[in-house]
Amino acid sequence: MQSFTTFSLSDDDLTRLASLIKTWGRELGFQQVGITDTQLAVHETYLDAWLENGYHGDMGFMAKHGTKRTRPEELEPGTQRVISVRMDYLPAEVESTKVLGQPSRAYVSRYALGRDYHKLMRKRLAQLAKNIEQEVGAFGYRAFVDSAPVMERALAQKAGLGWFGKNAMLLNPKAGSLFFLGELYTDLPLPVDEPFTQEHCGSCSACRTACPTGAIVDDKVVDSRKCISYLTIELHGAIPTEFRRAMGNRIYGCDDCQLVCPFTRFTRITQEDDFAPRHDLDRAELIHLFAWGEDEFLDKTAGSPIRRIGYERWLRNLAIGLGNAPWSRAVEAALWSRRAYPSSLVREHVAWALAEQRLKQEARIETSLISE
Ligand code: B12
Ligand code: SF4
Ligand code: SF4
Repeated sequence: MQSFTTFSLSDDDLTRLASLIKTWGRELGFQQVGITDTQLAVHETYLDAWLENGYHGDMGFMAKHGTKRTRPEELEPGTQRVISVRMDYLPAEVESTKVLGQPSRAYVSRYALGRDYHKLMRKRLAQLAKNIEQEVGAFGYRAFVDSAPVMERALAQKAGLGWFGKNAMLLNPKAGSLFFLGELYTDLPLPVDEPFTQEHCGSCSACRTACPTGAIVDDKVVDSRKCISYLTIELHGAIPTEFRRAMGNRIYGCDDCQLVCPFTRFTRITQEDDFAPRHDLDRAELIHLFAWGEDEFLDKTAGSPIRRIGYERWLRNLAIGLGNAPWSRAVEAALWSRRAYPSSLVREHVAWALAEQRLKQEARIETSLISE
């Protein structure tokens, strides 16, 4: 961050500015805006322990930046405050639990049904910065959404946006957790908000019980190596066989630990048209998506977060979903059509899925023989 600010702002000016920032933030489509300082010492110890346990798996980027992630002023010299924002993403009329219960359909995490949120939120944060600039003149800032070494949830908790659930999500008592986070690092010495200190989980542990792969290894601690979100989005190689059945029809991300959360009933429908499902991704049949060619995949996922995983991993994930689907000739035929696919990663997952289908077919035949 290039520091420009030569402050002649009084405490009253800064208080007024903080209040304007919150108004502008809401006008720009953020549901909440809070301000905090850069002190993350306790979260540095949590992050270090998480990394030492290897819970980041192959996500080298989580370990790469040293203390820059937990010390905002090292990442962006001059940073004094962080403006933390959140944006709801659940589109209207999307059924989630029902689709999870229909094993011939694909379940795509509800945050990824429409256009990518990174660009949209960064643009809005840039506009927020422009508004501030018009008010106080040039100042130092940098906008982040998910992409940089930033402790987004910890900053949001400190800025008063919510608490860490046992599923490690940042939760708000009036809005659940189906929202994105973003930040503006700034050199403006704005007054800070009260952190969110109340924890509302109480004796509930529904998320831990519901996690299909046991990835929530302790309260507020997720072992990514077991998390379906990591396995389907971040992991480049083969998905360990021990998790494949548990993945069910989840082909991109996972929402289970949020869907079971009692606070999810307070979710507010997004105001952003960009997050509306495209190509029926909220309910598509696995077979239909598996039939997409590479060009079709690239075309249909343009501007979507799904594109990031590329076509090979898309087929890998879908193959697992098809392996977990009830036996049918159509599923077998779909898998069969990809059994000689050039990528060995895809071939291996297809072979696994065909073997799963065969087991189910045999079980079916046995049952029908017994009942005859
Ligand atoms: C790496 C990452 C992942 C990894 C690892 C997840 C994880 N829990 O860390 C994987 C790929 C698995 C993942 C999955 C998902 N992610 Co993600 N992810 C991130 C990323 C890039 C970094 C998170 C991080 O710092 N992890 C390190 C660990 C140590 O931090 P943590 O899990 O948040 O744990 C904190 C708590 O444990 C807390 N804590 C508080 N009190 C206490 C007390 C004790 C005793 C302990 C031990 C800890 C503790 O301290 C830790 C550090 O602050 C952030 C974006 C960002 N730059 O921050 C998005 C982010 C966290 N992800 C997000 C989302 C939406 C998801 C998914 C829901 C996507 C999906 N549907 O598939 C899942 C949810 C999985 C889950 N239950 O956490 C959102 C979360 C929004 C929210 N409301 O919380 C973020 C903020 C992105 C964004 N900009 O919106 N993600
Ligand atoms: S996202 Fe899914 S796999 Fe990951 S912790 Fe939550 S429920 Fe478990
Ligand atoms: S499911 Fe229960 S324990 Fe988990 S985050 Fe929600 S309230 Fe907390």
